[in-house]
Amino acid sequence: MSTLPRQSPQAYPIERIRADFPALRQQIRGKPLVYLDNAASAQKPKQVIDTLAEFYRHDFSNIHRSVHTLGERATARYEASRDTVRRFLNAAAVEEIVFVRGTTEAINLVAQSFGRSRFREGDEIVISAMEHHSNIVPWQMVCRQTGARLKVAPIDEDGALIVEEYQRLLGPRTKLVAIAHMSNALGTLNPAGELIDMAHARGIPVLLDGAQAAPHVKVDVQALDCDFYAFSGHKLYGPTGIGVLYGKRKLLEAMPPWQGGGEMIRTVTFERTEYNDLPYKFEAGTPAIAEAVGLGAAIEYIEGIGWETIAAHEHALIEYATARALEIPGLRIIGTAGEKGAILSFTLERIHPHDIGTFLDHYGIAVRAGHHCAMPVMDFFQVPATARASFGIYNTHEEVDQLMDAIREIIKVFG
Ligand code: C6P
Repeated sequence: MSTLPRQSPQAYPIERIRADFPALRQQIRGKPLVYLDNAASAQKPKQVIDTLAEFYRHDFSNIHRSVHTLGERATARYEASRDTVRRFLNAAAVEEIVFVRGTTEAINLVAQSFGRSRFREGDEIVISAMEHHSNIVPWQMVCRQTGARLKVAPIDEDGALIVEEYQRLLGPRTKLVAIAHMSNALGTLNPAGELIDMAHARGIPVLLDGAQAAPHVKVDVQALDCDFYAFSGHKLYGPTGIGVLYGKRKLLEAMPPWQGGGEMIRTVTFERTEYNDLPYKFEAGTPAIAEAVGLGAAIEYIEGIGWETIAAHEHALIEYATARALEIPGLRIIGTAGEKGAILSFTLERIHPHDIGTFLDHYGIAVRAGHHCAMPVMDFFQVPATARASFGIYNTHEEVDQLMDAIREIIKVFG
């Protein structure tokens, strides 16, 4: 049994936090739910659920279109949420915050607007070997459209980026770096500031895929000096269908719109269209209004707990989970980088990860099993899939114990 403390290091308000999440108060197959699939999507606190319900009950209308009271109220709340996101990322201006459907759409926006208009035959885009498909496929698509090429910075056996190799890939033809702030399949936290400095030294802009990092680390886009930052609301305890692309104003201003329609225009005739100002130029059509408001509530909720408090809690959980996992014979952890977020990806000898996932569900434990939309990572580690326990603000050391006990049971039955 591990000698690590079975508690978070400070007076973490775990009971209060858990009480805020109604979905946690249920039994699955007769067992209390242990939700460890936060990297796929997090559960929602009542503060977010209530904000959505209350918004639809009182303030809902389309936005930026109507002079009536509800139109103005809904617009004010949507724009207030944009300012909450600006503060959350410490962006310089609200014009730099574009609401999108999620990380996937944010990256596609940059690929099709920034990339398609600028990349030429022989240009290069540098990504890494640990990317999620959302940070691979949009670049492959724009490569096909423009003749640009994808360069992949390798990772080592721990799942850490080989920084020297990354640096070696940066050259006169590199037009963009697009890299995960935190890997979803491995948990690796990349040294984002260092990678950005290296790229900037050669005048190369950098996009950070923040889908996994944003719920776990304090993101400061000005301190990082990243050029683009993408994240999804649903992993951040907020609604689905809403996410954010942060872009430096100068870059966004120079980029063409990627979708045409209502709201992104100033004037339209059949001969020509004048586009709207930032950020509306990139928000064609009726956006996810209530979801944007809900995202604001989610951010306020997390900020109410505090980043340092969350980081200490999640760090304690992953340290404890890792130590306990290492005690289990036949368990292989995939992703052992020195800097890691609260993700434990693992395999068991002779037992397929899908069977692990199904078996754990019988214990009320929700994990993800599969390739995690990061097939190249699976290829690198020569596994078809992994089981992945991913932790969030409401998880406990007792839940880690339950996971480990269930894994031992699986081994007893199938191993
Ligand atoms: N990863 C997971 O279980 P969307 O689907 O657009 O909200 O996020 C896409 C995405 C992009 N980058 C990274 C690093 C991600 O982890 C994800 C989503 C989920 O790991 C669902 S595949």
